[in-house]
Amino acid sequence: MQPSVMEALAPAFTLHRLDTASDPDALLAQVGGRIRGLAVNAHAPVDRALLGRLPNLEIVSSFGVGYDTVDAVAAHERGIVVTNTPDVLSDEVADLALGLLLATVRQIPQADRHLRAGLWPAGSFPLTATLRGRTVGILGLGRIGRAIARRLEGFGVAIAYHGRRRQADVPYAYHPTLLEMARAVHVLMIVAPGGPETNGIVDAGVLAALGPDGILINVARGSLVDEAALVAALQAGTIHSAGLDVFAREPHVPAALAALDHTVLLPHVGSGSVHTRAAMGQLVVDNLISWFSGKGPVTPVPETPWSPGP
Ligand code: 8YV
Repeated sequence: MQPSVMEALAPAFTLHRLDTASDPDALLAQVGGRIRGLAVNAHAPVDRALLGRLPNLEIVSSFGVGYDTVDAVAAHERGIVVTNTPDVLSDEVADLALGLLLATVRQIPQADRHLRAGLWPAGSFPLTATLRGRTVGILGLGRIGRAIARRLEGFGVAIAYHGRRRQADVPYAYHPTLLEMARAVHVLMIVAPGGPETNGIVDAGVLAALGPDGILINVARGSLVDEAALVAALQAGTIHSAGLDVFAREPHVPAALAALDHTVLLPHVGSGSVHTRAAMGQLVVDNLISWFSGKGPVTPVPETPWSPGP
């Protein structure tokens, strides 16, 4: 958890640091029964086993919009509220998504490497692919997906989306299945949540449907993509290239993926500006303070049992 969160929590609560404990098991055995709130990073698993060791837990305040590492269903069964940090990061992640898309299509990092390696005098950088004339398909038209779509409008590309349902208030083409959308678009932009429902849905079939000019961009969770199938598709030229901010087993990135020069790989930095991480941290704190002052959570996830009452 970032220092600003720790500093804001310290005056309001008695803190027990599971993240820095030399023996987390012993700490849980010692203080587990007294823990009423959890502040967690989106990457730290809050599963049934951990919840079981915290019998008096009331709230899990998770840092990040994605909370696939928190077992919200198990929490719900226990009447535990789960909160996340939506909205405050949507524009930041959307900015990064567009940057990653442009970097991948126009090979911006590769051109930078070409210049730094002193190769320019010996020859121009090879011509690249283009965004012109492409249709971008967004997998998951939620808050971040919509922020990406708004930006894409300014780039003059056609926009399509796939999600659980058609959304009446957007002008973009809806595809009821992911496979159908993959066939119809040239860029697949993944912004859907991770978790069991979306695990591995971008598989070999979807990548084949995207086609040899296809570009995959993922700013959501690595779990949505069959990473082995992606490596195979990139190696075989079944798709053109990929820009990835997230991976199946972070911080591990398959060597085969890193060996491909036409990929652009980022170390999960979508929300990673000082400004936005501070806003996310503040929301983690606000949820805990609000809950323990009896005012309810600020940003509960849909699965939580919380209802503000009449
Ligand atoms: C992480 C994220 O929170 O919000 C999310 O879902 O993936 C990120 O913003 C960030 O990497 C800190 O763990």
